[in-house]
Amino acid sequence: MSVLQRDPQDRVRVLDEDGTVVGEVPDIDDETLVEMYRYMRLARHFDTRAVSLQRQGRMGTYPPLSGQEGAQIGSAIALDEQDWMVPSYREHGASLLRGLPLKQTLLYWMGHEKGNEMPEGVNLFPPAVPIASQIPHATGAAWAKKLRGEDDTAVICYFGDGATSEGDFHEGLNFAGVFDTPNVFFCNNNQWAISVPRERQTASETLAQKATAYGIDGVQVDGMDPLAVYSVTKAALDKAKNPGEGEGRPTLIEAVQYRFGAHTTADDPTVYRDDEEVEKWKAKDPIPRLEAFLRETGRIDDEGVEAIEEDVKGRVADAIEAAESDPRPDPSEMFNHAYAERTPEIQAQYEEFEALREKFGDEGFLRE
Ligand SMILES: Cc1ncc(C[n+]2csc(CCOP(=O)(O)OP(=O)(O)O)c2C)c(N)n1
Ligand SMILES: [Mg+2]
Repeated sequence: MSVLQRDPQDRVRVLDEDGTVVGEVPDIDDETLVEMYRYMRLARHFDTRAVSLQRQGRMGTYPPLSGQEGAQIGSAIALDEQDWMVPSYREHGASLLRGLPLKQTLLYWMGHEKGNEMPEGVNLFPPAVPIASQIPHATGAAWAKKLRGEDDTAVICYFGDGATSEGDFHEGLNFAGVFDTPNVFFCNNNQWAISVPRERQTASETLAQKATAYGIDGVQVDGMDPLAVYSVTKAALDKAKNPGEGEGRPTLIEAVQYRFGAHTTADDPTVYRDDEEVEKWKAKDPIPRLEAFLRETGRIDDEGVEAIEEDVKGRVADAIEAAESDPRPDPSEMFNHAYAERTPEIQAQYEEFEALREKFGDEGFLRE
């Protein structure tokens, strides 16, 4: 029976908190398992450095991902080349795996328009900040694939627990159910929507069970267990492309996890949550969990871990260097990319801005 055919309350698990196997280990080759670990370490180190850059005034704002590496890397590594990814604003790790260089992510959060520019051939949408707005986009993209007969392609869409209270979530999933689109809706339930806790978000017992109302499969997974996340995502992607008799294509995955840090660098989580709660979740950290499994099964040793640490540090340092040495953008760039041609409103804003630049010079816009 498929891992997706289960009660939405029955959470899928493979590794226990200490890395002990408690479920069915997915069929992944040794090299990919080590890559999974490398990318999780890379995402964590990038995150630590990005928060530090922001604190030093070298970046505008930044939404941290620490704690969510298992969900991001475990799911993204299950995608095939031709699949599409539709992220929210926190998917730096998943986007990296899809092919977005870390430099681009840094540029985006430094306020550079170029951060939105996807490299050629990378099947990734730009980050979506308006909550849940990316969900109908993902449904539409998957519908387009279906109408074109591109049956080997699925679309994964990431969003948070808070997004499930938005109309766009309902519309996107309802449409996907009716039109049977090849979608994987991946909900990162990190327990908080800024300061709103999960229990104030919905009276539903789980977020996965919301799938039932749309006539699609809903599955809950331990989001801090990268192997369990891989299993459910892979099964959902396979089903989206090639459903069995009587199966629908779309799936809602609820990955239960926790963000260790602040919502963004503009948030102070100590005013709304206890240290005790944070410590409880830190004991479930996905990185030592996967490392323990890899060590226990002889796939990695001290030397391997050290080599990965060095590699990760080098890659992040190079990305920071590259982003900071990129020429500062012309401020008028911000009027260029929302539409192929400027709308009359945007044209008027552009002209007003240029007139102000003319009058005060660019220095007039810079903070002391
Ligand atoms: C439509 C909309 N309303 C409000 C906001 C402000 N806002 C930014 S993040 C956020 C919370 C989102 O929580 P969740 O969906 O759980 O995602 P998380 O940030 O926890 O990953 C809110 C309300 C927004 N960006 N868009
Ligand atoms: Mg959340």
